[in-house]
Amino acid sequence: MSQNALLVIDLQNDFCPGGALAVEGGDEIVPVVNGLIGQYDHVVLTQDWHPAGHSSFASSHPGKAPFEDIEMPYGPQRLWPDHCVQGTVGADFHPDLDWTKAELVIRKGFRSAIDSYSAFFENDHTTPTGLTGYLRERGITELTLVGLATDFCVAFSALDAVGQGFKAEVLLDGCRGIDIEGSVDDMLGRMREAGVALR
Ligand code: VGL
Ligand code: ZN
Repeated sequence: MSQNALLVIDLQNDFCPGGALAVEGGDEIVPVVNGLIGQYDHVVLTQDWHPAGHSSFASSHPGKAPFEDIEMPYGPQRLWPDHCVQGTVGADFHPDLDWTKAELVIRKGFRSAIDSYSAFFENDHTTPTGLTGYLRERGITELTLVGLATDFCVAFSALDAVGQGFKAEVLLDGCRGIDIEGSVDDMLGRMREAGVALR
């Protein structure tokens, strides 16, 4: 029997208003996500989880500012303000997120030298997080994605989900984007093209 899972991406304080990398309206999705949690067989959360001094932080690159791009051994990397540092309040889930039903928390971005947007692979697109194996072993084939941010961690997770052979849909009511230079529209287009259902 096919099983479905709700995949809640990075619904953490630093991505909500007042946080270090706040996404406009990020907190507005909390009630939406809470309402969805009860409707799925399984719930999996991701948690952006960086060590201090992470290579995706502009502060780790003298002369660089947040939102600039640099070249990393694995390709281009956008630089961010320091965010979701392991063990800080900013890295905690939003306090109103009803996460008790979650069976798994996938932490990502914990290797200093590499960033990780996707719940499935780090930004080299080859280092796995283990999520594919977990879902396959559990017989989970259909994924619904919500969370932050639409144009980064949600989008790359959804693209990898279909790439890994899962059926994937993104519920846009349950997402908010960072939107740098049209990045939300770009990533919506890429997801649609890849076979992600956008609802
Ligand atoms: C994210 C930028 C940096 C995200 C995480 O959750 O979309 N974006 N780290
Ligand atoms: Zn991050």
